[in-house]
Amino acid sequence: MKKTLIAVASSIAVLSLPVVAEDMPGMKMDDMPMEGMQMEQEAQQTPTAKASGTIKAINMQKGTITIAHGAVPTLKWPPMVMGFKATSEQLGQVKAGDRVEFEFKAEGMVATIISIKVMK
Ligand SMILES: [Cu+2]
Repeated sequence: MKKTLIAVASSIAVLSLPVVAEDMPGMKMDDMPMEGMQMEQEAQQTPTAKASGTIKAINMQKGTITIAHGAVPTLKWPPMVMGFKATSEQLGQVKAGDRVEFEFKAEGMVATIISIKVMK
């Protein structure tokens, strides 16, 4: 009985640790859970779109990715180079120079990656 409780408690601790914590020891993590909740709510209200492009730069510290993307007819966007917000998990899947397909949501000037994958 005691062993089970310890096992459950330790797996909860592991799950609730933000993925970025190990990469950025100095970073403040207090607002991370809130941010995650907000993003889920906004995802239902803000327009999402799909695009493809080439990774220009990745900034793990800021949680951003710079992509030279093609036209996005859904949002009437021309081709351009711009930054997107992304999770450390998403950033870990790509590298500069990769051709990618991605889905994102746009809130004013801020675009956030929903999903991203490298094109073969
Ligand atoms: Cu753009």
